[in-house]
Amino acid sequence: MGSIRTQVCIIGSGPSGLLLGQLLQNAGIDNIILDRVDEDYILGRVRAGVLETGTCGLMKQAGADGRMKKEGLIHHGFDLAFGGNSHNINLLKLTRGQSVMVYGQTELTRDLFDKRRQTGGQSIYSVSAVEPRDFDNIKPFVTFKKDGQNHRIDCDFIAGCDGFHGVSRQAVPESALKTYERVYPFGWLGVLADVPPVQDELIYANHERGFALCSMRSPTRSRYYIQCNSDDKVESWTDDAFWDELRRRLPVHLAEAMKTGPSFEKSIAPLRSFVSEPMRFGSLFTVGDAAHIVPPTGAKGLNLAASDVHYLFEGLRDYYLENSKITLDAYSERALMRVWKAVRFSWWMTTMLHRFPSSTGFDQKIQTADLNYIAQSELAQASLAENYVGLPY
Ligand code: RFL
Ligand code: PHB
Repeated sequence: MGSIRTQVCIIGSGPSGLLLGQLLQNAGIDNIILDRVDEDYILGRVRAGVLETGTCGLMKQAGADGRMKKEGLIHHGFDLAFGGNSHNINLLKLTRGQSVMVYGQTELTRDLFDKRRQTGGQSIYSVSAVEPRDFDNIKPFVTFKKDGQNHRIDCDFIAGCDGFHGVSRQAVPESALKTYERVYPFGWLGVLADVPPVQDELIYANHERGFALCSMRSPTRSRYYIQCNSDDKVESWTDDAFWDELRRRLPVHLAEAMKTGPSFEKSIAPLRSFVSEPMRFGSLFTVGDAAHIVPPTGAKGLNLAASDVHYLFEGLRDYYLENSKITLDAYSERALMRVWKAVRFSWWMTTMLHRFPSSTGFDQKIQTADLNYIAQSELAQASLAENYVGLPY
């Protein structure tokens, strides 16, 4: 068995593992990243598109923001569409100067891979049977298999950055965990197509046929989503059927302006809210999707992974460089306080914008009242905008 020693063993090479690894690397704290798949597989996953200022700040701190600064699209607002009209939410004005950045998770991940290579960070891909061990003890270790051989990494801490289906959370005894969950009775069907976006800003649309979202990746690449049934199959949605349905759910002027073309990616994502508490068990920390999931309606998943990384990095930095455990001991509580606010916001946006199969006449009236309130009240818009650009760390 090959045996290696590091300070922090990071399980998972998604955005949270890569970002944490780079901040540690820059601070001179030794770390190794393990992932069960390879870089190409990770880059093939099309996911988030909207970055909060705090997430952009962490990319800068990681030294990986060069391309993002050039190619990322700064968005000063977005539209809420319902009842045949669009209502602009002016983030810049409502938050006194804040905005978001539209830059795909794929690109952010690619930049972090490049940075890790340049700075000599060690990552081991295509591993199997990863197991965090003895993390209730001060001498934890991680075992895994690579090319049929067994390996072991001895470390001080394990960062579980391995997503919702990862092993880190599952390695914790059930009695030590408290979980909270809501599964929504629909999914999102998303497509990527090389057509110019229907307008410069994102559109979140509530329609009696279901929710729709117009987003983008660049001035020539659009990312569109429509609410679909939980049991829909991607194969049963042709491009034509998708475009027809999307157009039906948008105000007429936008439906008419929409450019369509062949999609080159099409996938269905289920929607759920999930939180697992606490986010620390001895020397094992859970980070990002490994600890919590939000429905994508608030654009918060990747941004929450980034704020967790911020809190954990501060804790590890103080532990190694300042000889203090205080910040690390506060990790779970600090992270969860922010997580729950984003869980609330994502749940609220999802509830306000989707059609629920069980919705009664009363529920429908409340939803419409919520939308009208936002359209008519600047104070309501300010609260929406404050949450959308991201609450402070
Ligand atoms: P990830 O990205 O899932 O990465 C986890 C990594 O761990 C590896 N792994 C393992 N490695 C070793 N051993 C094991 N046993 C392992 N099990 C898993 C996996 O291979 C993977 O590489 O988690 P991370 O890093 O916490 O990042 C979270 C984000 O990916 C996620 O929150 C966002 O994509 C959510 N999300 C959005 N977030 C936003 O902030 N803004 C958005 O606009 C946004 N839009 C979205 C989204 C997610 C979506 N989907 C598909 C769920 C839109 C969609 C459609
Ligand atoms: C995206 O561009 O993929 C995207 C944008 C906003 C969201 C969710 C996803 O709320």
